[in-house]
Amino acid sequence: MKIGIADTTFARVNMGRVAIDEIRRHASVGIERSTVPGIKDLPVACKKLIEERGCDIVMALGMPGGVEKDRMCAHEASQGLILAQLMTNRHIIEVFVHADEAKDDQELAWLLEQRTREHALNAVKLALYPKELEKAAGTGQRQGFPDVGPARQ
Ligand code: RDL
Ligand code: RDL
Ligand code: RDL
Repeated sequence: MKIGIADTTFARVNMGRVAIDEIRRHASVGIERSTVPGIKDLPVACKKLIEERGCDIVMALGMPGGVEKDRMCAHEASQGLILAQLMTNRHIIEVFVHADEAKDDQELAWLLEQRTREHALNAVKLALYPKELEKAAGTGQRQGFPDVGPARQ
């Protein structure tokens, strides 16, 4: 089992390093990493991690900035990541933290790290323990900010 990590220099936290640290806490797997300038470069980086470097699942880590142009860019990157998943029949866990989700730099840094860690665990579960995700079905999970929980108690 090999997990791929694609991240960007645009992000304001070293998301790739955080993801690798978290994966290592939960699983003994091979890890391949590719760092690119920004989120629009992630789809092909992920596809190459799958097709050329043998990854079974990949995490795409990025930080869309806070202005309208960046939201557009994130949407485009997201479309590319979905296309890459359909082309390769492999999951690419998209970990995006929009810069304007956080109220200040301190919260942004926390959110970038926390969402990355929680999705790293999701990636490990998808790859190795899919029944664990089934147990959490319908429980209102979120990554970073608190879970919202099920609608019916
Ligand atoms: O291929 C080079 C760049 O076009 C690519 O790296 C882009 O993803 C860079 N980029 C933008 O051009 C932009 O307008 C990024 C953002 N916004 C952004 O919000 N987050 C990024 N990249 O990671
Ligand atoms: O690949 C991991 C996640 O990016 C992916 O599971 C997304 O679908 C998660 N997600 C969002 O990132 C988001 O901004 C979801 C929503 N909104 C949403 O409204 N409902 C979801 N997922 O089920
Ligand atoms: O309900 C508050 C948030 O969940 C909502 O604003 C989400 O859209 C925030 N969000 C993203 O914008 C995103 O790109 C989330 C994710 N990705 C994600 O992967 N997991 C989340 N929220 O819980």
